[in-house]
Amino acid sequence: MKVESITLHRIGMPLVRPFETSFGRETERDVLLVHLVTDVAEGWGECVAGSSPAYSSEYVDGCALVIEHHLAPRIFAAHDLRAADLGRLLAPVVGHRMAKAALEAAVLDAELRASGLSFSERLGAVRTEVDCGVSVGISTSIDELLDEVQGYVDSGYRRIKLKIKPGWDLEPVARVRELLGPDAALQVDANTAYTRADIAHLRELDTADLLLIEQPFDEEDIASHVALADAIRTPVCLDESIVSASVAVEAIDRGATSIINIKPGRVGGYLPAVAIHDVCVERSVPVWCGGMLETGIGRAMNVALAALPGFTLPGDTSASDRYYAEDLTEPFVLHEGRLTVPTGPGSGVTVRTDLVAAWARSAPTVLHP
Ligand code: SMG
Ligand code: MG
Repeated sequence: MKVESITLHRIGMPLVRPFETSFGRETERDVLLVHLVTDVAEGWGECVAGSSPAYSSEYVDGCALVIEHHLAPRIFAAHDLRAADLGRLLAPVVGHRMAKAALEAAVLDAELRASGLSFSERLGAVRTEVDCGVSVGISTSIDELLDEVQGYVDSGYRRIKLKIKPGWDLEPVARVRELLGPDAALQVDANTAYTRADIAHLRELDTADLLLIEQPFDEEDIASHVALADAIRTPVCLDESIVSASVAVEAIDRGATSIINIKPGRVGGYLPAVAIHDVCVERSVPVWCGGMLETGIGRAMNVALAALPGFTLPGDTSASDRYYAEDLTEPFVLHEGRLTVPTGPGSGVTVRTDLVAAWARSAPTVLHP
């Protein structure tokens, strides 16, 4: 495959309600899309970086620049580009996994459309639909939180995840557990908001009988996660810390994590995500698919990934209407708490280019060899 052009689109998509985590509040998603034209097919990819480097060190402006100046030239220089070669081709650029993942998604999409294969076939999916959870942001009051959670329960979500931070943890978690009853699947995500000094406090979450606690400490602080895992009955799950299969193996072997959240953007793409899935399956560590408020483009690909055998817990693979009144592709709609895995070539969804144009924040950047 020969790449003829790479176009970077920057769009803004309003959220149906603000989304607050321990590191900030968002009302609109700032999205970078990659549109690849090759000699055989076209492909689209989505970058999951945020507007500011708050979830991780990457952010949208930085991703656009590193693609333009460092990654795209390496792709244009390849004679016969294949998605499987991207890891090696882009390795001279250190880090920048979200930028690489956006390009990888577009390359995979084009390659698969050319060969008539779907993402689910290419990645090794074994299910036709996936169980869905929903991530619930920090609210302004407990009553508002309970209303929001009840709405998701009524929609059929199979698992609730609450965002927590110091000052918003034991009380909201206990109240939501009371609302859901003892058997419902409930988990929490701190996005690194705590420190090792909070271990005794976090232990009190054990009474809520959670599926897991996600990333309480700094992404580089594996040792504190080991200490927490030793002290708490609730399983510890890493998100931000896990950037590669080798880091996953290290964290599992050290006892820092017994469940892993896999996000393709965080780990450099769908093929690295499958590699992490594989090392986890070998070690009997359950995984689930994380989310980064994806549009239909990334959501379609995530749903395909979540259909792999090791994804045994519901993912943050919510329906399109969890975040967007109108999606960039045909919307993903929940049926009995599940989403259907797309089966068409590539991502299996069609990008609405009229909306890409209507929601543009700036003129597209068109890159050529
Ligand atoms: O796509 O539903 C989604 C978002 C799920 O909570 C979610 N993601 O740390 O897991 C996580 C967060 C990161 C969100 S960054 C804005
Ligand atoms: Mg998380």
